[in-house]
Amino acid sequence: MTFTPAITGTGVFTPELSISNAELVVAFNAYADRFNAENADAIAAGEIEAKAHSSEEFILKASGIERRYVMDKDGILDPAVMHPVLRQRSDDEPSIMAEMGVDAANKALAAAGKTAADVGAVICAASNLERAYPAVAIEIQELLGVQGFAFDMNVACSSATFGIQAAADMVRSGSIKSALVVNPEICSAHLEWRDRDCHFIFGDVATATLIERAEDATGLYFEIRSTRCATEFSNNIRNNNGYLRRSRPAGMVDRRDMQFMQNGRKVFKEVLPMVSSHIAGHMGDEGVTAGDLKRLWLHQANKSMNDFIGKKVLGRDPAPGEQPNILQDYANTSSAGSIIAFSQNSDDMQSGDLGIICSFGAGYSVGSVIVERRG
Ligand code: CO8
Repeated sequence: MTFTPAITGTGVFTPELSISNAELVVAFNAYADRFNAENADAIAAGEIEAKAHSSEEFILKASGIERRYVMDKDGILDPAVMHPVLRQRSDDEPSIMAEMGVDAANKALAAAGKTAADVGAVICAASNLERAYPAVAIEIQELLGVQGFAFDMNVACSSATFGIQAAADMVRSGSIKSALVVNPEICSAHLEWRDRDCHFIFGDVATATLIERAEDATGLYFEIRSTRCATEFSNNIRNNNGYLRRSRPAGMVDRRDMQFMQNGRKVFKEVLPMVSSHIAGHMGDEGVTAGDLKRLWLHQANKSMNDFIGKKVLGRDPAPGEQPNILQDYANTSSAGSIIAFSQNSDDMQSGDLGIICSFGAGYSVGSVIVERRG
C-alpha cells in the first residue's frame, strides 16, 4: 500500500536584524581603506593587490538584492572583524541552529494544525552544520518532543528539495506517517564578507516544511505530485573548510578557501541550462505543460537568473506574482530561499492549481517538487 505525500504546513524564522546594501557598502569600503593603508608598501611593490570599493548600484543591478537578515550585525559591519560574532553556548543550551529550526518548525506545525505528537521524523537539511555530531536534527527532535528518528543532510542550496524528496518517499512508502524538513541557514558565518565579489550575496533564516499523508491533512494542502533531484560535480562553488583542516600544513591559517568561494559568471552560465532542462524534463515526464503551471517558487540567488529560468520554463515573461522573488529582502538564504517564496506566496492558490518548487546550487545540484493545491 502506498500513500500520497502532501505539504500541509510551512514556517519561516526571520532574524530580527537586517543589513541594507548601503550599510554593507560603507562597512566594506572602510575595511578596504584600512586594508590598503595597512598594506601600502606591499601594494606599492606589486606584491598584493589593493582592495577596490564595493558599490550599492552594482549589487542591486548584478543580483536584485536590497538587504539581508543576519544573526549578528555588529561583527559583520565592524571593519576590524568582518564576520558575525555569535555567543558561545554551553552544551546544555539549545544550539543556535536548533533554536532557529525549532521556531520555524513550530510555525509549520501551527500552519498545519498539528503538534509534535503527529510527527514521525525530522530531517535537518542545510548547506552547513554548526558541529559534526550529534546531529542537529536529533537536537531539534528532542526540543520539539518528536518520537521516531532524525538525521542531518547537506546538499548546499538544494538541501530543502532533496529533504522534501526523502521525506515524501518515506511517507509514500508508509515507513513514516509524517516528517518535518527543517532548513536553518546561517550563511553569514561561511560567507567571506571581505571579498567584494560575494560579500552581498547571502543572509540568514530558517524554514520548515511539514510533509504528511494527504489523508491526514486537516485543511488546505499541497499534494506532492512528483519530485526529482539531480547532481553533477563542479568546483565552481566550493568551501574547503572541514574536519581535516587541523591535520594539514598551515591548516588553521586564515585562508580565503575556508569560506564560500565561487566563480559567479561560470555558475550563472552553467547552472541556467541545467535547471531549465531539469524542470522541462520533470514537467514533460509528469505530463505538465507550461500552460498548466500557476506558479514557480525558485531558488533565490539572483533576480536575472530567476527571470531567465521563468521565461525558459513558461515560454514567455512571467506575469507579476507568477514567479515570486523574496531575494530583495532576504538575499540568498541557500536551501531556505525557495521555501520562503513558497511559504509567503501560495495561500491564494485554488484547488487544482499546479506549481513547482525548484532549488539549485553548489554540487552542482538541482531539485524540483511539483505540487497541486488540494482541499
Ligand atoms: N561592487 C562593485 N563592483 C564589483 C563588485 C562590487 N561589490 N563585485 C564585483 N565587481 C566588479 C567585478 O570586479 C567586475 O569588474 P571587471 O569587469 O572590471 O572585472 C564587474 O564588477 C563584474 O563582476 P562579475 O562578472 O562578477 O559580475 P556578475 O554580473 O557576474 O554578477 C554575481 C556577480 C551576482 C555573483 C553573479 O555572477 C551571480 O549571481 N552568479 C550566480 C551565483 C549563484 O547563483 N551562485 C549560487 C551560489 S549559492 C549555493 O550554491 C549555496 C552554497 C552554500 C551557501 C553558502 C553560504 C555562504
